Amino acid sequence: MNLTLPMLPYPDDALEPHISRATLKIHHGKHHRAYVEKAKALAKELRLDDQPLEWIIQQTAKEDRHRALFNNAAQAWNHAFYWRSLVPNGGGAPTGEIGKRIDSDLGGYDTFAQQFADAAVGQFGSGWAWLVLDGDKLRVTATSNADTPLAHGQTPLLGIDVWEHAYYLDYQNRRADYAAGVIEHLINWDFANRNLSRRKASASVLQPLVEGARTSTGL
Ligand code: MN3
Repeated sequence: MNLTLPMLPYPDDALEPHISRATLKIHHGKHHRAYVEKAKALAKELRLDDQPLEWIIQQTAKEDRHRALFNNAAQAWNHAFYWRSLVPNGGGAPTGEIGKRIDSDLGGYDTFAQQFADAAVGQFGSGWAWLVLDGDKLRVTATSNADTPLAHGQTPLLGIDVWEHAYYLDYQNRRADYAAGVIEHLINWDFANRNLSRRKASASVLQPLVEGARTSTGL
């Protein structure tokens, strides 16, 4: 059972000035919390609340009658993943295996950074920009609303929330400035590397993520 709100993996002012304390408090404490609570209530009605969140998402992804559960469960998962995709003093050129894969699969860091920014800015309306492993290749993608790479057989490596609630207090309508701030200063390359190596071991991306979040006491 992992339908609980994970703690932020850093203090709520740690991402300033790129994401303010006010945004992080509302985004995590109100928006993310609401998704978790709604997902939990809906899963309970179906007696699925002891199932792993990842399993619930995959089971409900193509079922219109469980659309509300899918939306809230996927948003609960996407947000837990988003907090881990960010880190204070992150961003810039990648290190480790992910750096090599970005060179070989995406044509280098500059091309990746442009693609990631374009995916974030080009997603019409609410959604997410992702770096995923699709088959054995890295890809930059975007999803709409609650949709998640987990529902498409892809392994998420990094995710950026581009719903207005993620940036409106800090940037108003300037989504491009928010995306640039995240990409240049906050990307957690260690997290991307961990997701890549977990994938190689065929282990769940989610389980270590949630355990890590539960035991985290800050930085
Ligand atoms: Mn959000």
